[in-house]
Amino acid sequence: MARIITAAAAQMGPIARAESRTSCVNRMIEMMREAKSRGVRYMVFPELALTTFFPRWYMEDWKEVETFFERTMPTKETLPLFEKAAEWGIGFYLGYAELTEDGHHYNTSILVNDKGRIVGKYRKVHLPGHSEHEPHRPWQHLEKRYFEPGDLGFPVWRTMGAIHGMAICNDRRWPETYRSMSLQGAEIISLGYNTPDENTSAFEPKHLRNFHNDLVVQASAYQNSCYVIATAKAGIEEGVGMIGGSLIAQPSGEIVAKAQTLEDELVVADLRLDLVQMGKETVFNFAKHRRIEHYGRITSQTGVELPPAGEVEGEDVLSRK
Ligand code: CDT
Repeated sequence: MARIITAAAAQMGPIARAESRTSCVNRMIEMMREAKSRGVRYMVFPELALTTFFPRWYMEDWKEVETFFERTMPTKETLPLFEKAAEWGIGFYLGYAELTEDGHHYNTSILVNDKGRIVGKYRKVHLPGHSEHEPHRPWQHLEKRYFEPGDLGFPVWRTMGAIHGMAICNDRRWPETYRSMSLQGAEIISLGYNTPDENTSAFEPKHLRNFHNDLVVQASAYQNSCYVIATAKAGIEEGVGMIGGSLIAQPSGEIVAKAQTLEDELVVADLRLDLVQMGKETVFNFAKHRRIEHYGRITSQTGVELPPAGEVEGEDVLSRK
């Protein structure tokens, strides 16, 4: 029998600095209510979905920074979301800033099943941006200041009728993210993101922000034969444009559902897990086609190591011209 899961990206419009957790959770519950009426069984909220995207500000006082973090989950304010999930039988992905009991700070997501129970946790591995104040920028991207790189790797979970994996925002640009999970059979990879509509570290035409978002999500769905549900924070948040463009890509690499607004919006698709299996058994049958004896560099080397000068193929020919 075909396995079909109706799922949704639950895009959120801007969250103001002054907006409370309770208000954010109420917005999420409204989307969950719509999800229920549309037969959705699993939905994905954005990265840092309980607050504004605070790494845009330089803060020296860690007491202030920690007002954006959660010390436990569910919290008093988020509990109603877990209760509705259980009542309506809808699982979800939620991104938030996590402060552990022993004082570590992570950019985290959790996977909550359709009974309202946390079944998985992921901590963002690829932290973008910088760690020191860079006053020449119109806004900051201080994830490397406020978070430590995740320490949980890229696990997957068998739950709600599928094998699920999670990633967070910048992780989606790195092929290693998806491959680590597809090597464990991931069928649905969920990710939330907060992407400003401008690159403040170098000149980049604005249209590339959405183009690269679609590009990496679609290519990764195809190359790993899985569904990718990518959910944005969208619109003008505290003066900064966030790209939105939430999408669901299927194993062919095609987009099957896409946000039309820069507001709270539910983007729904039927995930056909038979398509996942088809790719995993043919073109992307890893056991049959991968050649790991040639991939050692991927885990033994971080940055680029150039070949010795003068040995680049074609260099002699070019320099003689
Ligand atoms: N939140 C997050 O990871 N945002 C990054 C912005 C990159 S520009 C510093 C992203 O990959 O979209």
